[in-house]
Amino acid sequence: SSSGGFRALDCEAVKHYVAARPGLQQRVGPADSVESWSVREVGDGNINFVFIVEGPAGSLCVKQALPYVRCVGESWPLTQDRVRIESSALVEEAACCPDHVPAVYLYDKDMAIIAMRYLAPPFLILRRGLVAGAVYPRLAEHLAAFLAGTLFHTSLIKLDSTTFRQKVAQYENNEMCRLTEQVIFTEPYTAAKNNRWTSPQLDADVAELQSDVAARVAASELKGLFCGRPQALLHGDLHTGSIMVTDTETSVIDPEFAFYGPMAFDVGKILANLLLAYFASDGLEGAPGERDAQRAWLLSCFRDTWTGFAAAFSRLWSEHGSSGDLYPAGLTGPGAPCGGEVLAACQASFLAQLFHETVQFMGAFVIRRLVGIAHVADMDSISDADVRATCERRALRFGRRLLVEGSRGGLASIETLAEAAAA
Ligand code: ADP
Ligand code: SR1
Ligand code: MG
Ligand code: MG
Ligand code: MG
Repeated sequence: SSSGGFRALDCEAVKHYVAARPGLQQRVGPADSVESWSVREVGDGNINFVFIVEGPAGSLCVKQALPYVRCVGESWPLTQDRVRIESSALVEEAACCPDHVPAVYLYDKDMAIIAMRYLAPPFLILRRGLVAGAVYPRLAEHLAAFLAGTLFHTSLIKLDSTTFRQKVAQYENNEMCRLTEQVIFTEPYTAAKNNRWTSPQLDADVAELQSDVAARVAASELKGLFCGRPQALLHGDLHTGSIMVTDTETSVIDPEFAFYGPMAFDVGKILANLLLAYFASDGLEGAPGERDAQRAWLLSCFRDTWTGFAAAFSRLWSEHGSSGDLYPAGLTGPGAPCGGEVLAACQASFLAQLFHETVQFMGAFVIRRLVGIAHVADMDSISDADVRATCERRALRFGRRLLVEGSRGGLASIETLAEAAAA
């Protein structure tokens, strides 16, 4: 389908698209080398098409959004405005965290294309590395820096309220948010046609979830937070398939769901995906105990991501928070009466609330990947359905507990949470 100059590209057409734009062409190779370039489509996500272009001078990644959801087809139309959101968010995130975001070379509105840095091997999608059994010693430190940097610098703690409201409007991402509301906060708790699960093994578990009053109350409250609390510019889809890693580097891609929402959504999503990897690892090992070291690392990464995030966020707040309108210097600054004490109390209260919401969001993200439309390769790679169902049931029960209890009960700290996951 085509409209307003848009056309869907294939590999051959991508080559000519790049060759016709000098700023892109020069990155790949001289004009007379075009016939020797290689292009391949590597998209393994649910939504878009991704092409890698390589030539004698270098390489490029070209991402194109068709006006529908790739994994469903034309029956699920989806706005191509998501490319504007993604390119703006990549630039904004790079300003906060240049080490953890690929450089954008071009945004083409008509063609719904972003050209960006190709994260060449050894860069690998984190989820794939985890399924293969790998560990990434610096991942928690990098995730903490990305989360703290992007969430703090785009929040009202840092910004004045005029700038903040302008950004909230700039990142209005209605259709993408509505997709999230539907597939994460509604469908898993109903008899929606899109849902799937390992059946018949989990039929009773899913029936129990879908008749669970407390789960539905909590999911609805989270949807309310998602829709009603513009707190910071979120990545909006921060799972392990949106992160590329090497042993020493971490780069976050794919912020097409970016919008102003509750910080706990991003923090909870990445932590939930680390938990899913943890619960899947039992089913992915060749012999019992083979992945003990990976499981221990996944739990420490889970803990250190939260702890590192909380520390980095507080540090940024103490250093740069007085410029923002939420906790202005007159209330919390060194010159204000008891300013230091007020600042410390505000930070403690803020992080306690954020932790509670993070735990609940985490529960919803675990559940949606087991019961909803979009599953994770971590679980799907477990070929024996009985083994898979055993891992998924454990994750589902833990997810339900997180969703409903939040940081109440025995889940008051990240340490007790990690212990409860392992129990
Ligand atoms: P979707 O929005 O469909 O999920 P993604 O942006 O996640 O698309 O990209 C899909 C896949 O394409 C990724 O899993 C990754 O393998 C590859 N990819 C995307 N961007 C890059 C990049 N900049 N460098 C290398 N590979 C990339
Ligand atoms: C149709 S649901 C597809 C899912 O994939 C994306 O990456 C988001 O997580 C979305 O919910
Ligand atoms: Mg993706
Ligand atoms: Mg995407
Ligand atoms: Mg998720």
